Amino acid sequence: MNNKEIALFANDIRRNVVCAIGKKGGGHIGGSLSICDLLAVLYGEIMKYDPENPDWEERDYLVCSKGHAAPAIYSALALKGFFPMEWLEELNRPGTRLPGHSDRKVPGIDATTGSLGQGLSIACGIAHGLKVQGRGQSVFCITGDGENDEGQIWEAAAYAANYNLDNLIMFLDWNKKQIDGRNEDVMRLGDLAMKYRSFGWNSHRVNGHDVEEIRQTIYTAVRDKNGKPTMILLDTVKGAGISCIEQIENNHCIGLPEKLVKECLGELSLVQGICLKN
Ligand SMILES: Cc1ncc(C[n+]2csc(CCOP(=O)(O)OP(=O)(O)O)c2C)c(N)n1
Repeated sequence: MNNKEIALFANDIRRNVVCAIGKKGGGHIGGSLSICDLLAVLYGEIMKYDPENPDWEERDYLVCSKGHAAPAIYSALALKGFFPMEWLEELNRPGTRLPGHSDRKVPGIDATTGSLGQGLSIACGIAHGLKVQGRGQSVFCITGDGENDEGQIWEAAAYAANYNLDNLIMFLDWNKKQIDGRNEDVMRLGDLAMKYRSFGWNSHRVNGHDVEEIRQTIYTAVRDKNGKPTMILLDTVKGAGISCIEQIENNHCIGLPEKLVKECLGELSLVQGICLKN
């Protein structure tokens, strides 16, 4: 995909996030929207996968450690044909095929997450296993900035460096907010790129909404392996891509009444694409 196609794909992911969360009446929209550009690059350009065979042995793996951003992952997977788009209408309902947090029973989801801090450890285990087997594919993991408050994250960070997991690329969605406020007010983590470097990782900082910057940084990390895991800090905005959501100060998990859904879709419709019928 070229950059324009990736940007359109990101827009389609956002539209489906809005439609799916809107059908449910509310949900984790802020942290879903902040990773849509990353997901468009990963699923549009970088990752090897087969929607017909989600467990394909040669695939790249993706663990969304901030499991509450599942609406964005599911939207990307539906658009890529892992399951019918209509499944998005049953997001987070009793008996659903799409639970509110990333769930391994969903085609294309590699790990069940939601209890923050655990996904990076799971990604380390997958990456280590692949190395032992001499396999060459990559393991991608998405963590949240609030999630980096968790102690288990730092255990996993030490493990990944110790075992030279250079097939592991972790994204840190630095959207500056967590569940109940700004990082600066809840837990100041300082210079995270420097912290990961001090743990023995490569680290990069990019504009998390610039698809070309994201794409080039991932390509470099995949190509220039040096025995270290890589962390890519994505400078993002919580609610990115839809100004009326960005402007809500606490947009972590909000009600999404029909009026707001229409406003969001109105903004997104300025860009052409395909969407779950609303
Ligand atoms: C172990 C654990 N503690 C608390 C929660 C509740 N929780 C859900 S989302 C969240 C905030 C996460 O913030 P961040 O990682 O920055 O996510 P984002 O802002 O990107 O959505 C919290 C505390 C949880 N899911 N797991």
